[in-house]
Amino acid sequence: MSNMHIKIIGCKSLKNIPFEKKPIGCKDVIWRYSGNPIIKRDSLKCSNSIFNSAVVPYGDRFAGVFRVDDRRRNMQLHAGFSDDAVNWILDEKKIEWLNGINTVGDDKTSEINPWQYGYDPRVVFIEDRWWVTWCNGLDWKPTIGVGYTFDFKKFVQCENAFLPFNRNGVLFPRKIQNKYVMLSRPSDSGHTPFGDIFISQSPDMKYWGEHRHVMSPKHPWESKKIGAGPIPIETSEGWLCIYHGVLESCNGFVYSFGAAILDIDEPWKVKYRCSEYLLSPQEIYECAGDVPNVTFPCAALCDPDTGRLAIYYGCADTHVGLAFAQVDELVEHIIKKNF
Ligand code: BMA
Repeated sequence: MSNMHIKIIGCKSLKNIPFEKKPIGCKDVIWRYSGNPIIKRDSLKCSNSIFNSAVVPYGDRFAGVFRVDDRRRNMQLHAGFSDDAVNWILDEKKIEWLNGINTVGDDKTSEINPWQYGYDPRVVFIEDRWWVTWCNGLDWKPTIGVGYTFDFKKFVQCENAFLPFNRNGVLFPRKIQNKYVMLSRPSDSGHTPFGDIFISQSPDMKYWGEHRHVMSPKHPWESKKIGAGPIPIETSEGWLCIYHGVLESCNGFVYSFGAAILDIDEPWKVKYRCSEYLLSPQEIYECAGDVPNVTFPCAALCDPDTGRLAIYYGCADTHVGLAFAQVDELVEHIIKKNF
């Protein structure tokens, strides 16, 4: 157990966060839910697979945006609700985005590229609404789509944040120095054999600039590429960022989780970064599926009172898994293993 006193800032109490104690004898700082995977590939009539997905607290319940690849293998986003954040009811129908209301405080409509595909969503509450970012097809090339919802029923799409090619757009949960801030990972048209995390800033969620480099691959487990994962969590030590890192083996890519702590006011500055992976594909549902050896975190729930963390991750591009950690233990571990 941890000796550090890490304060979690800006998260509301979440008494009903799903959680299991660390199994006796477990040496890891992140451990899996015993009932994994929580969402199976065929949970919907239309689904080939349901994986890299985002969940948030919503009133007394939970809501989310889920990556559903359908049986034509179109990549779609579906909304869903849950009472306990473990058992989910997903909408059979994909999200139909209302196109064209632009941005915060600006209700003018504009033409946005018609919907082509969407995948790997992230969701965060900022100020008055739930913002959704995802990997969005622009002329069939991936970039970062941006939209919002107030109720997870009606969704409005805004302008794309960037030009292709880009993936893993992850917003911070509040403005920093009066700007919205987003992490992203410039990429290519295919299965990108490189990738660094960058940060961009915006006064209005529409125009993005003041780009800064955050971090590049460093250690063997992440040597091919890295990309931001869940929404960063504000702590007294800095922004806790869980990310994915990819190793290229003789049998293809291996996706693991890592974590870093970024400076609160200048989050392009890395304070600490864990040299070891925190969870890597080892269970059968992570090693076997449409894309073997993938653990891909996209969301985390956090209870500031207990420091409990519930991390949602895609398993082998097939199912959704759940894993747990204690924020103080995780932060302490990142600091200890920093180099
Ligand atoms: C990445 C994205 C993810 C996927 C991963 C492994 O490039 O497409 O959606 O989980 O590859 O296939």
